Amino acid sequence: MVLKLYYLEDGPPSLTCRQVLEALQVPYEKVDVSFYHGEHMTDEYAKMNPQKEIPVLEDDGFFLSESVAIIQYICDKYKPDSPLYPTDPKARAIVNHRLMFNLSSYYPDILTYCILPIYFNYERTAEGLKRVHRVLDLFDTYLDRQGTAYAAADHLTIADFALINSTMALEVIDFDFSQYKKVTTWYNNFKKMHPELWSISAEGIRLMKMCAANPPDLSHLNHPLHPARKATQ
Ligand SMILES: N[C@@H](CCC(=O)N[C@@H](CS)C(=O)NCC(=O)O)C(=O)O
Repeated sequence: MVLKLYYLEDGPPSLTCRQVLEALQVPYEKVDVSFYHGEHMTDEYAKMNPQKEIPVLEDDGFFLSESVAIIQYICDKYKPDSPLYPTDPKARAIVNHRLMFNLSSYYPDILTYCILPIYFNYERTAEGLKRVHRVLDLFDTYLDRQGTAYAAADHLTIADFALINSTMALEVIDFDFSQYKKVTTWYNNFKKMHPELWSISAEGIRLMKMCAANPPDLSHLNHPLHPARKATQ
């Protein structure tokens, strides 16, 4: 049975999973989950993922959520020798570190400042801005110390995808991060060197920019966590 990826068309964790599947040329079927229609909030969806989050991978009756677990599983099971997820313990540890850094700090701080206020009733605050600068500075430091063109090695790894799809959220709101020279060079290098893979993120940017220009009214979702903002038009 072919792998199935339940994905959100402009969700950074979903874009990361798609890029890994494409980069490894692992065949899969895409199942579009509509956030707008709350398709991920149903009891049926919760059977696949009790966290009610997108993405979810289905592999012949095995369901896995959390994008980091998904991309690690895809590499381990389908392309265990791929340099995208090195097997040497130190090389792998650096990839894992960057993935964890993204999951615990970089993505949440960028998400809170850039993306959530597009969809829900949140303000962009000075404290949120401080946090974004902090994680950008940290990522810049890691790139500087690593001294490589990619986030965790001198070649592409799965960590790049996760970090690219966080960084692209800055582009959605035209956030100028050019002062972070290493991050800027790394980001532009990814676009230049991997245009096919980048096009997956670029489509996510396009969709999010459309929402930013015309913020959606998601009050019908009665979201358990996020306060809804009524559309202004
Ligand atoms: N840590 C999870 C995060 C997944 C996540 O939060 N996805 C968002 C869409 S980008 C979602 O499904 N949110 C559900 C909601 O806010 O209702 C991962 O990396 O897969």
